[in-house]
Amino acid sequence: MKQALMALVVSFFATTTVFANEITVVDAWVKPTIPGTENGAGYFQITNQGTQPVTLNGVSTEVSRASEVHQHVMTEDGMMRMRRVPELVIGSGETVTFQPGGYHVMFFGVKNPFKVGDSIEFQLQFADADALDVTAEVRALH
Ligand SMILES: [Cu+2]
Repeated sequence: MKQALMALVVSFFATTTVFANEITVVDAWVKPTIPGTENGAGYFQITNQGTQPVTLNGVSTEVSRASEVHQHVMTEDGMMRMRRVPELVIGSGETVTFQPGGYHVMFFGVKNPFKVGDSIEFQLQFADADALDVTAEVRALH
């Protein structure tokens, strides 16, 4: 009996997919939008505490017309350019920091300007885990 129960427990864990609570986001913040522009950028630290890699493959939000994961890359002519990152794999135990000059969430067509102190909500989507709601605070640049 005890063995049957044990087998049940083992098979339960073996078939369980990654839970959203194994992915944590801390220190989420957004830059205030520059007057006259309609694009914004968001940053955070994301950690995968699960045992399997997860793939971040999208962002959705109500605060802008569109949103994407971006990365800054150095081009051959030495210019910093932004590039869309369709899939970002975060390994088991790995933390990825989204920060100015690196990975960021790009907001295109911000509906209402991001003002210091506002809360901006968006959702991170994964190929292999539940979506994760994030609330980011608009912070002044230092
Ligand atoms: Cu960008």
